[in-house]
Amino acid sequence: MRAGHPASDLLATVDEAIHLAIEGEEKRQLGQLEMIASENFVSPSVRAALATVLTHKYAEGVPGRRYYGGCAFADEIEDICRARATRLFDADHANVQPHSGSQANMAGYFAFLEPGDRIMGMDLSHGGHLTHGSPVNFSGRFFDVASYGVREGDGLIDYDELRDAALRARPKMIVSGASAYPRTIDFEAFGEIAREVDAYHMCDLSHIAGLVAASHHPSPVPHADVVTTTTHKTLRGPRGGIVLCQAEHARVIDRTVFPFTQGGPLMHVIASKAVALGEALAPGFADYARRVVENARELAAALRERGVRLVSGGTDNHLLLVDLRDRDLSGKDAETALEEAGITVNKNTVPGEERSPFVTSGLRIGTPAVTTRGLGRDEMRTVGGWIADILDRPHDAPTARRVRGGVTELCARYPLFDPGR
Ligand code: DSN
Repeated sequence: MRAGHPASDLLATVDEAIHLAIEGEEKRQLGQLEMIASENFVSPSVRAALATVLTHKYAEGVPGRRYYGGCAFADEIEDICRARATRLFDADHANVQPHSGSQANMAGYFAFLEPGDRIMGMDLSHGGHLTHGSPVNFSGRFFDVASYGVREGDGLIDYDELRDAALRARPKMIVSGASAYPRTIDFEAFGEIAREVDAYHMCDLSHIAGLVAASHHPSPVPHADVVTTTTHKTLRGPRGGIVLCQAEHARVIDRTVFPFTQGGPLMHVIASKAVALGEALAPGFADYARRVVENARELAAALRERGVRLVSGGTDNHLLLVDLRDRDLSGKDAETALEEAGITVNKNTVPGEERSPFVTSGLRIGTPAVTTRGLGRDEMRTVGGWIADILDRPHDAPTARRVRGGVTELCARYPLFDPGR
């Protein structure tokens, strides 16, 4: 089935250059296996909401308290979106306006902190995110950063070490959540440590939001002052962010999103978020999230059997982190070799990384998008074998051609987007 949209067909007649580039991207998505852990495919309904008249509307403020007239329908949409977000995550309050995960995190920080305050987030090379205190990001520029990492031996967060580090550093906020951590996160432990050192606890749930929504990972909501998330990863919505918080913080969060960090909300994106949240509340979503995790486990088993080293030895969630340090192969070269064979992943730093973030010694591989496409455990076995073949012979053209052929055949069997899956 073609993933096209009437809007892109219209572009064919008025803007050929952009139309052709979109069509190229569409073909790329259809013909390869999308295994970047932070990407996913949205439903036709979620996409439909994006290409609507809502993009015309300014609606600064929040429902019922706007700075512009004509906001009755904007209010209706944003109220529905907020109600679905709070119901899905069992939170008191949701702000659904952040344009991205980074802006959701910025709002989370500045609701509680002043520039110069100390934050404690996971180090980028250990699996954290840029916005968790990296020196090249606003979080590392505005705040004093004391990072934590994972244990060298097994790649897991050591909660005793985390507690000791927090007692030493006395941060004003501890950030839980990660971009490349394949194991269950003990949000309750984070909450207890934060309370003990009198710090706020902000959880960045972005990667695993869909798993938490479907109860396939424990929720941080009872243990955090503020929970931020993107909407486009395992949650399978449009690109964007959400902030969830307890009732007592609702006003400060809303004020920090607007007017502090953002101007007008993107109402078409908020409508699309509402549709995606509605889908996540529907019964089929729990099954999707279960299959994401099941597929990741199967893929991990297939890779392990072929001698591929995984940080922490496996996965509890939607992603695996391949450690290539036992091979004469960088993450960058492995990413390129896999892309040539039709499998898209991203190079990733591994704990104890010695190469630059542009080269790296690891690969991050995720199952959210291929699971949306309908691939299951049997296909994960096959794909795991192909990935191992490429990692064993990254510069062998016949191997790349054989895998490319298999990928093309598999993609034809699982077209995008079949809403029945
Ligand atoms: N860039 C995202 C990821 O790939 O994890 C996080 O923002």
